[in-house]
Amino acid sequence: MERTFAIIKPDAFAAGHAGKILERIYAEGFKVVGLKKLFLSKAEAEGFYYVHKDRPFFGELTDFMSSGPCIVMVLEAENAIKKWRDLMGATNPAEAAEGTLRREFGTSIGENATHGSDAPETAAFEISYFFSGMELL
Ligand code: DAT
Ligand code: MG
Repeated sequence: MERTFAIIKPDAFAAGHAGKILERIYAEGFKVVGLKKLFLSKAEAEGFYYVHKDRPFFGELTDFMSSGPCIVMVLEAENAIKKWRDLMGATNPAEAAEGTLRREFGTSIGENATHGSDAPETAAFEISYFFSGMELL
């Protein structure tokens, strides 16, 4: 079993898609071992996306992530990291495959509905950024 870190981003939360996204998560066989609703500050969003600090879209990205409430989650499954990235689809919703969450709920490359860790090391960092061990059940 593997764990990954996921976010229902502020665009999808504000549009009322959190319930549908959670339904897909359960339907695909993930166990939700951690879940909470947060409203990130700009500084918290910058810390989370620190690896992207030199990218031209860093300001836009961290403004967006601190623009409203989101849902942060830890998902568990076999090959959870790849399984969740596959369910999300490509970063740009216009390029995401039919049936993926970003295709269905994303509106632009910046506002793309969901986040998912891309490797075991990033999953470990991202899970510990938002959750203590006691919160993972
Ligand atoms: P992913 O979220 O698929 O792992 P990433 O790690 O390359 O993609 O980028 C993190 C987020 O930054 C992404 O979900 C949306 C935003 N982003 C990426 N490329 C962008 C771009 N060219 N313009 C605006 N936002 C971008
Ligand atoms: Mg990424």
